[in-house]
Amino acid sequence: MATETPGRETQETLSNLLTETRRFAPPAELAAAANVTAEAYEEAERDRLAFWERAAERLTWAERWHTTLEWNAPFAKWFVGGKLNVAYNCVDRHVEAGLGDRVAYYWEGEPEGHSRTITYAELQREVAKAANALQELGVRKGDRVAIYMPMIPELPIAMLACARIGAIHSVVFGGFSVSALKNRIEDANAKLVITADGGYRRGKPNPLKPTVDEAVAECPGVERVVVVRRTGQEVNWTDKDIWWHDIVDRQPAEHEAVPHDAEDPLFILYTSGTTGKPKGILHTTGGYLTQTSWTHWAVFDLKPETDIYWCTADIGWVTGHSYIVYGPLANAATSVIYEGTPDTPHRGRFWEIVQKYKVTILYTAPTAIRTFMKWGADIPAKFDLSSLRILGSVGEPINPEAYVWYREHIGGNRCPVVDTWWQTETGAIMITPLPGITHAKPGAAMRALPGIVADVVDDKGESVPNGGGGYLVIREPWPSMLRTIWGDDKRYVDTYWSRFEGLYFPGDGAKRDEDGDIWLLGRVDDVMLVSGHNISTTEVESALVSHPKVAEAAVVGASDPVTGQAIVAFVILRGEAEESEDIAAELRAHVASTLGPIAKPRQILVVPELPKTRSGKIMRRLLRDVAENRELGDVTTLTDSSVMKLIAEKLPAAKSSED
Ligand code: 6R9
Repeated sequence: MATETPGRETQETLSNLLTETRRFAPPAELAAAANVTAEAYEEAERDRLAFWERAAERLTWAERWHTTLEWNAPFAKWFVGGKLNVAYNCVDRHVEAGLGDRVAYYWEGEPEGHSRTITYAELQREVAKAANALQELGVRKGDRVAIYMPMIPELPIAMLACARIGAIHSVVFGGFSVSALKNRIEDANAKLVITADGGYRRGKPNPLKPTVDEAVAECPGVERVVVVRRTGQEVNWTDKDIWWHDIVDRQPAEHEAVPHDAEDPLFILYTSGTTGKPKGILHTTGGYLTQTSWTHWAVFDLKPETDIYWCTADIGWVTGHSYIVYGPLANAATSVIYEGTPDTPHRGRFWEIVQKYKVTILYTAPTAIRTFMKWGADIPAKFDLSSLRILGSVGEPINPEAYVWYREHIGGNRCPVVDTWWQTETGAIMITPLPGITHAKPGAAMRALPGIVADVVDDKGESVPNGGGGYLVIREPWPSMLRTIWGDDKRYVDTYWSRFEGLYFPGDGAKRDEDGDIWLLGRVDDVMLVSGHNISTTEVESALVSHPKVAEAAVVGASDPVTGQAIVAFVILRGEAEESEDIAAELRAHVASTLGPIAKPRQILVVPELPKTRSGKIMRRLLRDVAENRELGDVTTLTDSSVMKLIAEKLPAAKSSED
């Protein structure tokens, strides 16, 4: 029953409804040997720039910078005057330090028996050959190279080869369409494309070359297309095409890595944004590598001699750039790369990989964790996961219940979970627990890293007190921040620096709890306005997921004559739960008792799937269309467009009882 009148004025910017009392202290042994101690926060507070200078000193510079930060707001330059080579830092220096035989990547293809082990010495030779090949093909410093590849070793090799010669890579996720690829090639004016015949996904070869053929046919600026043979499937051949093995294999295995300026561009990565043209997020060299490598070492407490690290993201997303390629390699880590999907050939595939390689650090996304919850805990229970010592989460707010499930069924209640908040734009992790320090709360990103100044503010840009909700902002520049949007400084300023004067606005809602710890509450575009209260999608979703029958939930605000907007929830049940007659009433009551009556959904629909972007984030916009009986908006970034049909079919059966 609605207790408030619509449009009621409230003081709060965003409601804070959820209380969580569970705490997990760091394991004593881990804390005692942790790479980072609580002093790091104090050090950085005393002198933020000196803190980042020390982080930069973990890299090898050909020339030291003269100015740590030049801040011409909102345009930053870090480590000005410094020179370094990213590929040298990620590969060669480790070989020179005697680590040539250390494994850089254990690569696991999707089909049975497709695996490869690549040491740092091998990686050095492969990157050198690829860099020589790019130069033979006429690629020069500053040129843009589009990369459209499956998750195979040639992908990081191609990225590192670009970085080595100072070419700017633009990796386009290998599931994107012809038009997405074409727009990205055109926007960056790429002269070379690197691709493969295909990759393996869901048990079969998935072609990539035909997409490139169509896109390149409309991009006259592309001079050559280099094609890796992965699946052996048939491909059309044009006179721009050249096989990777034909051009790369015959190159010398040495290549001189010339130093580049700290502010030379390293890569462009497109992020879709809510409307219109994708934004080409530009990252540069010195600051990006400083923060990705420091955070990878600190947040995962990396012990490169003994850890086996696995980040399950696709390299086509920023998580893959920063935490499969640049961060781990700069730290001389040993990583796993997996080509395929978690359910091929069976739903235990991830756990089989953890067992096979004795993975110690696992970094994955809430969407995957909730899928594993849905499949049931008996699946991971069949594998030996005792090698794991740290678990990470990224991409969306992790619901407390998913966090606790992850901790228990994957981490055996022994591994700290780090919930890492960051974005394509931030380049590296910004807000997160540290595994040897933080007494973590399930669902909270907790605290800005040392050297990062984050805040939660109200509509006017003023800090909210503890217990308050509002907008997440970053107050000071950080080394791995985006430098601009490729070719569009104005859009950079408008998008990120105009909402609050002098503050970076990432577009996320957040709250600060009674202890001052930060919780992310979802994108502000998704916030629901119910009877004058701004209610976060995350809190209602987390309340639903805390019910033992629910694996996953998405909520949206649909227009309502009484309350302005009303909450409509879409839920996926856990593997063992049966859909019963009164499940909707049961879940509505559960939300009301967890968060209060204001957050009680008007309607609950049990659905088999939720619409997700290709990086696994829930697309609430489409659910809003369904909930308001509108024609569906743009579905082109959806992983599986049949999902919306399944959901729409459920709609007439929906109960909207008012109890
Ligand atoms: C790394 C990545 C960025 C957006 C971000 C936020 C959401 C990411 C999160 C999280 C809550 C976390 N997000 N990590 N929300 N808690 N730990 O995902 O980059 O693809 O650019 O997305 O993802 O909404 O603004 P990107």
